[in-house]
Amino acid sequence: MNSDHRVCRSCMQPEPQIFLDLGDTPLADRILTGAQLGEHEPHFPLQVAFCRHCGLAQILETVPPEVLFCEDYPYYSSFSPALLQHSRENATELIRVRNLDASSFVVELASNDGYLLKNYVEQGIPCLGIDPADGPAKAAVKIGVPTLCTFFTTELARQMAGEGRSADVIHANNVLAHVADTNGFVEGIRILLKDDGVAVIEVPYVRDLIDHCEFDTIYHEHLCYFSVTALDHLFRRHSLFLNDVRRLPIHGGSLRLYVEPRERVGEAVRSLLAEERRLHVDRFGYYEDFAARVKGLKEDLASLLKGLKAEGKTIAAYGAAAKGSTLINYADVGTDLIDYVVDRNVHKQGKFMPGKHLPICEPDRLVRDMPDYVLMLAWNFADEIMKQQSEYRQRGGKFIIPIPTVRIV
Ligand code: JHZ
Repeated sequence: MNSDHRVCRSCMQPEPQIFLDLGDTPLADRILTGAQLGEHEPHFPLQVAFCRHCGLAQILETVPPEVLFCEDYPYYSSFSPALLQHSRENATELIRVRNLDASSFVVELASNDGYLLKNYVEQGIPCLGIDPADGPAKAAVKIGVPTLCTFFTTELARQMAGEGRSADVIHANNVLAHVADTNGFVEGIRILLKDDGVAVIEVPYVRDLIDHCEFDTIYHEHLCYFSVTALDHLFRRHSLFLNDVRRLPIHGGSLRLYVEPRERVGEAVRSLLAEERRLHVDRFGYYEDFAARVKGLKEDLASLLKGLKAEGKTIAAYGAAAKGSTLINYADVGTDLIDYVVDRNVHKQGKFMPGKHLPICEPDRLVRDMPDYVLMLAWNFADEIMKQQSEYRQRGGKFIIPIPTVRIV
């Protein structure tokens, strides 16, 4: 069912060194129906390790992708307005800067429900989404985004290139860290990309993860936690060059990478590489105290929640996010502390969080029930969510933000 990685996922050198062990955890996006509550729920080890050779942080366990991404995959990008805005700006800028028109071809790998490509469709620019998750792929087709419901592989890239369907732009947002065949995926991008094309790739940045204690973004879907150093090695191995990079606030801190077959490395890449060397992001020491900080945060959260409960306070949570699953399972936050989780995603409502089985309800519930506190599991969208919940706050409701340090607002 699963396999251990004793060699690095990227450079294939032995033996990545473990720096964090989150124990056996359930799959973070395996939201359960009522009927599934009585069934056996698979748990898998969740250990994070660092490769001294190429600098890549990674988990050791590989859960088969068809278990993680196909049936009933509940994540639909379009439920997050800030993400939609972020994606629209990205597409609009690329259309302008690269003069994309009806003769261009844009491909998105892991296109989900068409949240990004719909911007190209609106402008009459031919595009294709590729995504193995059946529900989101169907939702994309429904809004007019051509979508192939399958995994992206080198074979598919070869087939498309052979049919004359090479890409001017390849988008790959929050997917590079998710693929088990890291090198095959990057090789596929090289094969599919025109010689003057660009791959625009977004990944969470490992520095934000470590510096802001975002340990809950670690789960089995996320196999790799990238630094610019590790990415530069990875792309070069496939005759691709990381020429430009931007740091973005999305998802707790991400990198947007501009990768091309032609080498013309810009100042932004050179300076981030230098910064990572200076901060020793490319050495084990940078990761060494992370486990102790994560443990401290867990203890702070558990003692706050238990203390509030002891005072007779009621507590709910916001966001049935995958990261929320890591947080509640690792910090042992169950139905004894939290009554329910609310989430706008209708595909999650009426179901239950992995492991701890907190019920998932619609967000209106907060104003109706007025729990004293709401634990913000989707802390990456905290500003947006708190604005939406202004009535709950005006009436005295309080949010607990767990990351980077536990605080009440
Ligand atoms: P969200 C996702 O992880 C999916 P998750 C995936 N694992 C990935 O790689 C990362 O992103 C990067 C809800 N919500 O997006 C929607 C509201 O209810 O932070 C989501 O269920 N109201 C592929 O799942 C959840 O919160 C709102 O107003 O950890 C947020 O989940 C908003 C903004 C969101 O990521």
